[in-house]
Order: sequence, then structure tokens, then C-alpha cells
Amino acid sequence: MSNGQKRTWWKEAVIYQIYPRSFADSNGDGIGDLGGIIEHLPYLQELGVDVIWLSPVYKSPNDDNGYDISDYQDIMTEFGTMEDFDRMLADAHSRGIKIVMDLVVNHTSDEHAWFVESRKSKDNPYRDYYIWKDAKDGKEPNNWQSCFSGSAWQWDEATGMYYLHCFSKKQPDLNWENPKVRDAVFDMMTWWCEKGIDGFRMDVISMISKDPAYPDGEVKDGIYGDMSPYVCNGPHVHEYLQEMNRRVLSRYDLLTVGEAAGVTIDEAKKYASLDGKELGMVFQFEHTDCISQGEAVVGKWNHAKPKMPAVREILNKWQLELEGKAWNSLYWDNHDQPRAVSRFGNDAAEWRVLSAKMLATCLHMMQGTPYIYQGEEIGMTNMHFTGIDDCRDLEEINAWNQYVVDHKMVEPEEMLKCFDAIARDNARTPMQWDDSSQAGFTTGTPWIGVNPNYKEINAKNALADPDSVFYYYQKLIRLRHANPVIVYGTFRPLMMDSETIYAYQRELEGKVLTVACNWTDQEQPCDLFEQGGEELISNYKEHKAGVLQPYEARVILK
Ligand code: TEU
Ligand code: CA
Repeated sequence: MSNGQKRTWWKEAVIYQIYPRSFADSNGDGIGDLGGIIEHLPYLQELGVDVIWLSPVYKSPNDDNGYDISDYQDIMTEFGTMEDFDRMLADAHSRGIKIVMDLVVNHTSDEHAWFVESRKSKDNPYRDYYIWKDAKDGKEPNNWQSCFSGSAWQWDEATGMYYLHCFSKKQPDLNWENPKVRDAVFDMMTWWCEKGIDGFRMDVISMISKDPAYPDGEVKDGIYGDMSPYVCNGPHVHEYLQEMNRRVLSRYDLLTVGEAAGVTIDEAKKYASLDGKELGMVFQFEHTDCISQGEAVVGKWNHAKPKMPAVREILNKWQLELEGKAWNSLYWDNHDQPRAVSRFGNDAAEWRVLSAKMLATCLHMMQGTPYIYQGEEIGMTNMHFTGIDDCRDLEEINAWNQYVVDHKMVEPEEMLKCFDAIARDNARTPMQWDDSSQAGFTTGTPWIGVNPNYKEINAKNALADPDSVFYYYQKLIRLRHANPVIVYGTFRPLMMDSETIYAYQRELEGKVLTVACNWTDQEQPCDLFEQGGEELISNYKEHKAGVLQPYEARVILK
């Protein structure tokens, strides 16, 4: 390419994330499974995605819905068997769809054989597979709070020491300083690559190297200290990833994306540098965490509406500063985030479809690899929490117990407003396939409630409506496949003085793509399209000179 970009399949691909537990249940037990995924591969082939990122399907006690792995080389009982996995892999490949696995190696389940051994005795050969510390003044080794509330240290009576868990106490952190841990992880990764998978999404990979001093963190919520400066982007993280690349990744043609909590632009230039020494790209979290000062209720919890100028500032920064140096991932939501149209758009009946298409346009015309989260392609929305009993996610439940019940820092109604806005369960309600009972997700009782709006919002209705969000995403995917300027073009912000319109230009080998998106429910002035050009896509059939209509998105190629 003229701008020095090396053409690569995973730069030109569109990725679809499946959260298997909530995607499709094929045996009536109310839990999604591999059989359900196989049944719906034709749907994904119709959408036109190139890759499926599969959230964890390995053996797990499901304390954190599969992100607590007890056997990396066996399939979770609820999801099926390794034969089912092999069948799904072969079927997907036969349809031209690649499979990327979720690699969770910052921690294991406490039921993993390594941890079962490690906690047996201080001199057990597996002891140093994990991070054990003595009590300090009769208490936890430091004041860190886990991401799932409570101390990040768990006392273990058997050997009279604490072990570190940045997440739940059933997710003990692996000790990556131990070369035996790295050997074991790399061997397991090679085993999956030899099975023919096409890449890895790496869970909290920026956290695998901790500050060896384990210092106390800043106390922000009045209870525990913030561990993030001491567990994110640690002293050896790039060394470990370069070793992983040398010993595994470089031997296969893989898509690799690091979920990089706390990543900065400078760190991303190392994690995702174009020289291919570490990973292909990273997920950053600035745009999903961007609320104004004073809008936080407690910790991550808030019910603020992100403002377009703040989102634009962040995404433009990532577009401009990684250009020519590292590769971007592009996403609005995933299994940890609320539904895009509810958070960034407008899920009121009048505006849901228009704003979902607008958001899709705004993101998919940017530089980077786009990710679609299951249900995003039909404009699924957040759920409404009537009470803690609606919650299944331990992050919500533990936060409720810590902030509402134990410390009485937040009123129940205020916490439920936060759950309505940003709880992870918003993205984990069952995929809405049709208007039959339980939205066609299961013939049994679903593990989590179906969003009551499934009668109107479902894949069957979407496939029957040529103007649905589904066919709009299908067209965006086709445009990316057909126009190198979308993948490899430079990025130039436009209309930076506008508080309501997000506009930018992409350019490659003389082709100029102009994109403008109205993020409001009002007409807004915009004269970018007066000079004509080929309209590639818009969510309106008719346009008005000099303005963008409510939630209107337009893309012109000249
Ligand atoms: O998420 C890590 C992570 O940063 C999120 O949990 C985040 O802390 C919060 O949920 C959103 O603000 C990864 C996985 O994606 C998540 O599902 C797991 O629970 C977690 O790691 C532990 O494996
Ligand atoms: Ca099932």
C-alpha cells in the first residue's frame, strides 16, 4: 500500500464476538452451547463476518462465566464436548469464518489442578505458579481492591499465607515471573494452534507483570486501594509477550488482540507495533470509561451519558497517534460493556434503529479492525434491573454487597440506576432470535432473563426487513471488504468545532472518503456533502441540503 501499510487479513477482517452462554441453547438446559453456535453459523455467514471471537468455552466452575478456567484443554460441560468444538471449528472454516479463542492466562480457576497443588504446601512444585505473600501486621499484604470488590488477597488457612486475585477469589493470579508458568501457557497455546484455531483474544494481558514491591494503592472509595498502577503495563509485560510471540505466535498466521486494561497510546505502540514483535492490536478502554468528573457514583459505577465530543477526542487521538505505528481495534461494546445503542445512542423506539446505524457507521469507517458484539447487529438494548435478583454477574453482586449492603455508601435505587446504565449483564441477556418463547434462545428456562423487548427486537424480524440494522451492518462489512481506503486510508478529523456532528475523512491513493454522523435527535448544520460524490451508505434515503437529520450518517467517496 502507498502509505507503507502491509496488507494483512486480520486488518481487513470484521470480527463477531460470541458470548456462548447467551448465544443459543441447543439442548434445552437454558444455557447457550456449541451446538447452538453451529446452528447459527449460516446467520453469521449471511451477516458476512470473517472471524468469530469465542468467549471462553474451556472447563470452568463458572464463578465468572468461564473466565475462571479449570482445564485449558477441555470443553466446559455445559457447552458440550471437544468433538462439538471440532465440529464447530470445521463448519466455521468451511464457511470461510475463522475462530479466535479467548486466552485467559492472567489467572486460572482455584479449581485448576495447578492451584489445587500450589495451595497444598509451601514446598509444593506448583507453589510458585501463583502469587503467595505472608500477612503484614496480621493483615493482607497491601490495601488493593479486587476488580470484583473486596480485598485482592485471600487468606489460605492450609499454609497460612495470602494469595493474590485481581478478580474473584476463585481466580488466583498466575505468577508470570516463573518460567514454568510461561512454558505451560505457551505449550497450551501451541496445542490450540495445532488444532487449527486462528488466533487469540488475550484477557487482561496487560496485567500479567506486577510491580514486585506490591505497594499500597491510592484509597479512592474510602475502603480499599487502587491496584491498577501496579498491575497494568508492569515491568516485564513486553518481555513476556515478545517471548510468547517468538515461541508461539510467530509460528502461525494468527489474529491476536490484547485486552489491555490501563493501556496508554505509548504502551499500545509497544503491544501492537506494526513490526509484529508482540500482538496485532489491543482493546483500549478510554472511550468506554469516559465520563465527566463528578459523574461517578462510586468506583466504576455511574449512570452518566457519554458526550460525543469526549468520545470523539479519545477515538481521534487513537486514530491519529497509532497511524503508521500500531493497529487499532474498533468496538462499542462486548460482554463487559452495556449495549452500544443504549449507552452511546438512543434506544427509544423512535430513534433506536437510526442511532444504531449511525453508531455503526461512525465506528466502521475508521482505521482499525471492527468488532461486533452479539446482538449489536440487530440493535439489542440494555435491560432494566428491578432488583439485585435480576443480576447474575458477580461484579454487580459483589459491588451491591460492598457499597449498598455492607458500607451503605450508595442507595439501592441509585445503584440500580448504575446497573441499568453500565452493568455487564446488559450485554449478557440471551440473544433474541425470534418472537417465540424466550426469544428462541432456549426451549428451557434461560440462565438469565430475556429482555422483554424481544418480541420487536429479534433476528427473525431483522432478516425480514431490508431496512433493518442487520442489513446495514451487512453493507458496512461489504464496504470494508471492497474499499481499501476504509482499511488502509489515513484519518483526518473534520468539523471539530461541532458539538453534535462526528465527521472525518479517510484518504488512500487519491480516494477520499468523507464520513459525518449526527449524534443528536435534532437537525444539525453540515455542508460537507454539497460537492457531490458517490454515496456509499447512509441511514436515510432522502437528504436535506446543508443539514444532517436526526441521527443521520452519510459516507461519500470521491
Ligand atoms: O475483563 C477485565 C476487565 O477489565 C473488566 O472486567 C472490567 O474490569 C469491568 O468488567 C468493565 O469495566 C476481562 C473479561 O473480559 C471479563 O469478562 C472478566 O470478568 C475479567 O477479565 C476477569 O477474567
Ligand atoms: Ca445448552
